[in-house]
Amino acid sequence: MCDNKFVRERLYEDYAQSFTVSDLLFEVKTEHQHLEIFETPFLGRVMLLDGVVQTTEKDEFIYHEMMVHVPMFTHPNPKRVLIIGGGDGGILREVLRHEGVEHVTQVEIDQSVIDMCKEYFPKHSDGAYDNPKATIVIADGKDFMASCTDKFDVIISDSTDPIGPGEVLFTSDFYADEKKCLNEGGIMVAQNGVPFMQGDEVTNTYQRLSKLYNEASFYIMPVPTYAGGFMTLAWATDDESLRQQSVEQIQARYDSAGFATRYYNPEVHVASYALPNYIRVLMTK
Ligand code: AG3
Repeated sequence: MCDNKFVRERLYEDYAQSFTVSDLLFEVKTEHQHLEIFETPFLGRVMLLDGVVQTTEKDEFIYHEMMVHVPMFTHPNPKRVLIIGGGDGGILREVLRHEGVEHVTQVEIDQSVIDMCKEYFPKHSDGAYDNPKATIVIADGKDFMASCTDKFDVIISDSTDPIGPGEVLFTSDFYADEKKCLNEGGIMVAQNGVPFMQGDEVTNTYQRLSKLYNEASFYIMPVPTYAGGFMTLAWATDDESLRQQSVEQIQARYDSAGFATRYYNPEVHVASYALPNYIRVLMTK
C-alpha cells in the first residue's frame, strides 16, 4: 500500500510498520503472489510479497546469518543442504560460505522472485545462483518434499508467513515428508514468525514437530523489519545432544570456517537458544 511517500505494511489488523520510499522499482502480480520492490532512503531496497516485508538491504544479514549459521555450525559436518523458499538468494549465499558443503538444493515456488532479486538485490545472492554446487528447482515446496527421495543434513525453510502460498509449509504433512529426507543427526530449521504478534505459530509448530522429533524447539533473533521483537526459528532434530554443545565447540568450527559475519558469532549462537517466558508458555502440547 503506497500513500504519499510512505509504504505501510499490512500484516496485522491492529499494528503496522511504515517507511518512506523514494521509488517503486518493480511491481508484478505473478502466478503466485504480488511482488513489489521499493527503493527507500533508510532501508535500502525492500521487497514485499502480498504486502508483507520479506527482505531489506539494511537488515537482511541478521536473518540470513542466523537462519544458516546456527544449524550449520551446530551440525558437526553438514554436506548436503536443502533450502525451501529463499528466492532472494540470501540463504543460499550464506550456506555456500561453508566450504564443507558438497551440494545445495533450493526449491522456490516463484521463478520471478529469483529473477527479480538477482536484478534488484544482487548482493543477496552474490553470485550464489551460479555456483556449481547449487541446484535450483522451481516447484511448490510441498510437492517437492512429498516426492523427494534425497537425504540432507540440514533443511532450512525460508518461507513467507503461513498465509497464501506459504501455508502448506507449516502443516504436519509437510513436516513429516521433510523428516523422511533428513539424514541421521540432521537438523531442520524454519522461519516461524514473530511470537509477540503471531503466537499461535509457536504453539502450532511446536505441537506438530514434537510429534515427529526427539527435540522440537526454537531459537530467536530480532530482525528490525519483522516488527514486534524477536522472531522465532523452529528447530527440530532427533539428536538432543546437538543443542548442548558449548560456545567453545561452536567457536572451533567458526574459527576454522574462517569467514566474517556481522550479527552471528558463537556466543550469540548459544544465547539464541534461551527463550523468554512469553515464548516458552506458547510451547504447549
Ligand atoms: N521470509 C520471512 C518473512 C517473514 C515476515 N513475517 C513477519 N514479519 N512476521 C523472508 C525471506 C528472506 N529471505
